[in-house]
Amino acid sequence: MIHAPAANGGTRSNWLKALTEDGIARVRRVLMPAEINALIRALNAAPLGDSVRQKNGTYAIRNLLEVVPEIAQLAGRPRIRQIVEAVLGSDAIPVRGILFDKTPGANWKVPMHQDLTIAVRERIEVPGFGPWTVKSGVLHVQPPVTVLEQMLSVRLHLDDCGASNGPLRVVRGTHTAGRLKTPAIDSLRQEGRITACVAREGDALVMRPLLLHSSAPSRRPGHRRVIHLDFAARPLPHGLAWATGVGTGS
Ligand SMILES: O=C(O)CCC(=O)C(=O)O
Repeated sequence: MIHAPAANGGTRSNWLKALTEDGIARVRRVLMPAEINALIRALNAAPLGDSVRQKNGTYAIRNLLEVVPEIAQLAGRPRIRQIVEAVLGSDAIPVRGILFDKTPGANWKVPMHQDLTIAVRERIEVPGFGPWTVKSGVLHVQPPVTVLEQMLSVRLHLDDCGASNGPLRVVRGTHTAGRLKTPAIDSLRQEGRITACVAREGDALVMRPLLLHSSAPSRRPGHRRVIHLDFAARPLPHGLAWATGVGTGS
């Protein structure tokens, strides 16, 4: 069942409160129309390669911080830093970027899940880290929950995303439940607590990676472009490094 949009908007204390309680909050008008147009131009000019997924047009770009320089700059803009630092502190670093689009040619869906993997620079065996995978040529690993709890995803909407545009659907409050096993996910999904997180173009949804989320196909033709940026509060431990190469731990 779909409830009203996730909490949001307004003042800093409002969205911070919603983020703490629900694991997701909407911050209005983070990007202005001119910025959105410039970002769309930069995304359209991304060089084709392993990171760009296409099916009658581009529907996803992985490694966005590396592939599109304007996105790395975006992650450092004051408006984004204000949001990120309010949650993670001033040492926060951008660690991954992905473009998600839904188009008539690639109208995808994803089942209810938590974001459990991080992109890292090289494989170093450290207790608590694993299993390892490679996505679009970049090494990924599941870190301990304590690492994921110190992360924030900022999802910047480049198009209006209403209930029929395949919005993110979340089970509010699940970000504090640690890593959930399949039976727990199934039962939470059936409890009817699902919220569709609608947004206007330029809005940001800020979200904790451990929040249970899914997404259905769009029921309208057109774009549903979201720049998904992950930030971490600190470097990784024991010589591991984020794929963006920012900071190595002790
Ligand atoms: O953008 C979406 O609708 C879903 C993306 C997703 O599943 C994710 O960020 O893990």
